[in-house]
Amino acid sequence: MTVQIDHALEEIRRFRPSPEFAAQAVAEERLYEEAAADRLGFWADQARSLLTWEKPFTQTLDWTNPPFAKWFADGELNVAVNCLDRHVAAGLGERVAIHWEGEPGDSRSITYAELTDEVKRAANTLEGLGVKQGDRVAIYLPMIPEAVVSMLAVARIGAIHSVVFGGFSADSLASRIDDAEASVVITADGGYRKGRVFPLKPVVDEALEKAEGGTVRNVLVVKRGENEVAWNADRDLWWHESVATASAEHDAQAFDAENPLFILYTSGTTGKPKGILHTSGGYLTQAAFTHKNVFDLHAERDVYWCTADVGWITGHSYVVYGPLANGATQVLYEGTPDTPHPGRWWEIVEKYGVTILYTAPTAIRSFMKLGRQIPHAFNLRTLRLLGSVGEPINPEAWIWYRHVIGGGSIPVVDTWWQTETGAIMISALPGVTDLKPGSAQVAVPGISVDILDDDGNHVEGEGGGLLTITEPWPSMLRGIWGDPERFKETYWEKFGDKYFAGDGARRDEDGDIWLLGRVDDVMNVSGHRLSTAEIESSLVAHPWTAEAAVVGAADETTGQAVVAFVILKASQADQVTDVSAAADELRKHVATQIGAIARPRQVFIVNELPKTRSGKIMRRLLRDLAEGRQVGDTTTLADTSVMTAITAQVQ
Ligand code: 6R9
Repeated sequence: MTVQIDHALEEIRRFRPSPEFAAQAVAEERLYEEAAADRLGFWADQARSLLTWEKPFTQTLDWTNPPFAKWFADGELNVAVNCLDRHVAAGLGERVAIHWEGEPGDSRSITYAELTDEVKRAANTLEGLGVKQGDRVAIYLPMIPEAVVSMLAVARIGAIHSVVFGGFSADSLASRIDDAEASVVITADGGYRKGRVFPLKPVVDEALEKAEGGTVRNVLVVKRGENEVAWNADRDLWWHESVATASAEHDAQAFDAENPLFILYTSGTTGKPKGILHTSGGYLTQAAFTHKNVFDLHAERDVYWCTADVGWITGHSYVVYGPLANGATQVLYEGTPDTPHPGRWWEIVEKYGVTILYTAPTAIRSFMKLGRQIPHAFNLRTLRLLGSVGEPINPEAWIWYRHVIGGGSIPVVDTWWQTETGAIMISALPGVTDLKPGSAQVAVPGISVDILDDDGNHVEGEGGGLLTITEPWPSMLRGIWGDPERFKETYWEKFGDKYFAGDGARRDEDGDIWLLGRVDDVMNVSGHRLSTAEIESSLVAHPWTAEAAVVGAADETTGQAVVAFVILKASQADQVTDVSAAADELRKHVATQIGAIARPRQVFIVNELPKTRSGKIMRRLLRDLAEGRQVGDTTTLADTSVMTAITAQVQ
């Protein structure tokens, strides 16, 4: 109930931009007017002014074959040149691109000139390994500069990267390698996390044993953790022996604007992750436009820090492509926020004089729990803009972020978008919009959204409905890798030519949008998307499990937490004498199969699951239970006594 009270109170709060901020703001009101007057002309202007085209485009959008869009299709550019070479050519070679901070405290500052050389070397190495335009390269790295270098090197030669988050298991990596038919994997021996080295190369070795496609010819390995690794001399190469010695001369070829740039896997409603496909010109245009306008980037003086891992879309668009296309100076941090001490992030803000910070509500909430004395031991006065992404930010956290981290008067922008949208879609523009805590507010210029009911009718007011995007946008996904049918079915079948986002939303009387969470079986744990179906199928793959149901239960810190209800096989039930040990074993099993982020907070061993007469599991009732509420309406259950029995077992 506190949430509703918060809403009622906070909705009245508005924060006008300060006159000083507004006077220097990058974004201007006129952007909305220009985009409203001529949406395609607006995006064409952005593409021309923010990017450098080898061959100018003449056509902005081709939407003759929806939902397959083409943006700037007859134009040609090189994405890496746009992120690197052109800045060096403009005399910015000595500007720091990346202040990298390793978890143990080692650090490196890399200029645009140095980053350009390193990317050219890596591009030469990849070409030497036979990687060509359109080939897929899997990247499984910690947050080290080589992760950025690898992505840009792949982009430079027109190949396609598939970054797999370093926390994913060998199984997850194997299925992603197979799905994309990757020919090269770039990894490290290990990386630092929570004060320890976590091995990566051994996970790749295991994944390649499990991968059925046998498509991987080479594994390129960065030395970082100094941990022991097995070596296959026919397949494996050290980065410091190959990339470091490769030539730093590399002529970049221009590719079509629609040349694929990357695949990024994300959870959907079914068990199998979807390979979301993004292409070059439109993606880079919107990433650069939003990075500049939503974060008020003054590249010549700002120090920007986005805390996301490059394994997620936020790391792609707002660590790699947006900031580098805009010539920004940024911080890249390898480790966890609390290693070796809970003030680590704030120490980094002080050390580099960070001015713009972009992070997730889950991080903000965990800092709130620790108390303001931790950030306040550091000088945070350089901060002048804060951003949030990944899940709704509750007004309380918004206010804390603004006051305790931001000193009380700087803008906080809550940015709504998805892996599929490629770049920010809904957000305030700092210096222009009056800010309203808890609401993501308005579509960015050039983006058209609507809230519809189940039948596709426009919904006004408090009741809310389904968030849709009504016009194609430059950074939209171009498909699901290898599965055009699933692409159509998932996003376009419900509303025809309008994009179905999978989020609930409502618009308040000022026209501001409030996000209400997913309407499908996708959970959001610490800003990471997880599918109930994927975790259920992992649980069922365990020899003890007969049946499993997974729900996302509200969690104070992580937003939602995974809670599983499992029925053991009768044949196994006798062997399992210790229920809590069995639950632990199943939690561990999920972490091994999918990755630690998917590890259930709780596993309840039960005898039955609540089902409708048609056999559908009623997750709503399990969620009531997991959240400690009175269990709701059970009348549609096939057997109404089931919930009483489960409740007794859980308590
Ligand atoms: C960028 C990213 C997308 C899902 C999305 C929504 C949730 C993201 C949000 C937000 C409310 C915000 N989400 N940002 N909900 N307010 N500002 O997170 O991409 O990992 O694909 O997740 O995250 O539910 O549908 P992705």
